[in-house]
Parts: sequence; structure tokens; C-alpha cells
Amino acid sequence: MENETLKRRILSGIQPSGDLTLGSYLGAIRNWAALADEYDCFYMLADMHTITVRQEPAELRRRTLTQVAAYIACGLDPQKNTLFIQSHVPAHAQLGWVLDCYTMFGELSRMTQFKDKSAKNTDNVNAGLFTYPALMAADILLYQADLVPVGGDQKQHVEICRDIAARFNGIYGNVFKVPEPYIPKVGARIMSLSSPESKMSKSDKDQNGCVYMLEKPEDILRKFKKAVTDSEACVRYDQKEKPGVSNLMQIYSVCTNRDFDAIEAEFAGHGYGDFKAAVGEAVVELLRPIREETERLLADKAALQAIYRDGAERASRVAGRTLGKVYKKVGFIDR
Ligand code: ATP
Ligand code: LTN
Repeated sequence: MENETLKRRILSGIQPSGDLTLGSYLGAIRNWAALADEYDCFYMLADMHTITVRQEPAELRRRTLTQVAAYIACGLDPQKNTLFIQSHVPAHAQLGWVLDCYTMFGELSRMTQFKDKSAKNTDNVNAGLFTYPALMAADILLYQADLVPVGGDQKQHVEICRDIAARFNGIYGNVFKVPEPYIPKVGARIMSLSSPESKMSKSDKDQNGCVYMLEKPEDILRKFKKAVTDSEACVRYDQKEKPGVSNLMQIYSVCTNRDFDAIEAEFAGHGYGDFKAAVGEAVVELLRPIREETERLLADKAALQAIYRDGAERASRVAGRTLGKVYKKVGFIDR
């Protein structure tokens, strides 16, 4: 039954375009886990989106499977949340095509992500990269989602999704729920350890700036030891003047639930060496149970398959209903 719980619905997703980072966890997945009681949550692995940039097939498979396990290890209970792989639900591609025909060239040309990614991949500015927001709109609208948790960089894509939904509804009546973006209150934006003015990103080429969720403790500690700071030798929060130290404070704060004043007091009179080591240790302890649980889940491929198959089935039921309505509205004959 559609939305049998009558809870408001949430949909979000992450592309398995790289190994998940500390940023993916603190900025997204950790917050998702807390929503399951209040909302009917659908979390997708956006594998179809990843091929807008060339992928190595075996790597994509490995990352997708690992990401399913990591979602669960981060606290997304597959009984309470619908976890699925986008390509397992054909309705995404099907509605994606329909929405391509209700999305304007001019709108897509204005998307900053398209401008950025096409500038970075000049040898592969493909049509998928351009129409990506229409597929993302399909991802959301298929589930009649009320809220879409995303980071600030995806807000523009939720806006265009709203525009597409409103345009379609304007022609055919109320087919789609017009969703709202849901930007987490504690806007943890974790920056790169090596260049703290840019976001920690799973597709960043500079691996030293990035802490991966499943990384070995010794590698994590090494990266924190090398983290860029400044020459003041004082642990103090000042995002503008001290972006490196402020980022480390932010990370330490979410790991230990301590506020900035308490952290400043804790490290008053200490050098950055002690501080960076403490942050590294805190992150290691935060990630340890997640890494262990992910490894445990990955060791039983059949159990993992049962989980994503069940998720795909549940997702397909909801998505199929919306797609059926859309096909009827645009004039396709019922098979
Ligand atoms: P890519 O490098 O492939 O663009 P990314 O690592 O920047 O990926 P996304 O897949 O775009 O991450 O983001 C997935 C989710 O995780 C989003 O909700 C995003 O806001 C959040 N997120 C990713 N990186 C960070 C970060 N460094 N700090 C806070 N949140 C983050
Ligand atoms: N474009 C998003 C991933 C994504 C998504 C979605 C997020 C694909 N489909 C639907 C929310 C809802 C990204 O690159 N972070």
C-alpha cells in the first residue's frame, strides 16, 4: 500500500562515485539514521548517475556493494528504511525520459554542477551529464517525497525538480508532490584536511585531504597528523582566518559532542600536535564500529543481496504507481 504509515516521506541518495568519506557520514548518512521514526524513508544508491562520468565497471560494483553495507552499518535499519539501488528500479530511467521532455535546455544550461563537471571532463561532456537533473527529479518525484535531505550543493537540483513537477502538474493536474529540500540544521560541512577551503569530497584526487569511512586507523591518524593548520599555534574557532583549525574543531566537536568553548579550554596551552592527535583518535573511535560492521556485512553477500532485493521490490511498488499515472496522463496506451 502506498505510504501505509501516513508518515511524511523522505528520499535521498548518494552516488557510489567514490569511497564514502567522513564528510558523507557526518554531513548526510548520520543525520538520515535519526529520521526513520518520524518519516517513511527511501535511500538510494544513485549508480545510474555515476556513469555521467566514466567509471571502471568492477570498481563501480565494489563501491556500490560497499555503500549498501555502509548505509546499514551507519544505522540505517533496512526494516525501517527502504534501501535500494537505483538501477534495480527501471521506473527511474522510464520517468527520467518523460521528464527530459518537460525540462528546458535553458534551465539545464544554468546548472552549476553541469558547468563545473563539464569544465573538468572536457573530453566527455555527454548528454547524460547535461540531463542529470531530470533523472534526479525522477528519483524524487517517483516516491512523492515531501522532503529531500541534501547538502547545499544539491539545492539547485531540488529547485529544478520543483519547477519540473509544477510544470507537469500545471498541464496534467496534481500528479506529483512538489518536494522541499531539507538541509540539515547542524550544517556539518567537513572540509579537506589538506586544503581546508574546499569540501572533503569522495571524488577528490588528493587522497590526503580525505578521510574515508572505512580507512585503517593508522592511515586516519597519519592524515590528521599532516592536516593543514596555521602558524598561530592556538586552538581557536575562526573559520575565516583559521579554516584548517576550525575544520578540525568542527570534526572534534561532532565526534565528542563538545562545543567550541570546551574544546578551546581543553587545548589551551597545547600545541597543534596534541590537538591533531586527539582529533585523529576521536575519528578513529567514531568510525571503528562502522568499519567493523561494514566488513561483517560484506562477508555475507547473500544476506546483503536479500536486503537490496527487498528494498528494490518495495521501491518498485511505489515508483510503479507514479509511473503508471504519468504514462496515462501523457497518453501512452495501457499494456
Ligand atoms: P562527489 O565528489 O562525487 O561530488 P561528494 O563526496 O562531494 O561527492 P556527494 O555524493 O555529493 O558527496 O554528497 C552526498 C551527501 O553527503 C550530500 O548530502 C552532501 O551534502 C553530503 N556531504 C558530502 N561531502 C560532505 C562534506 N564534506 N561535508 C558535509 N556533508 C557532505
Ligand atoms: N545528485 C546527488 C545524488 C542524487 C540524489 C538524488 C540526492 C541522485 N539522485 C535524489 C537526492 C535525491 C549528488 O550528487 N549528491
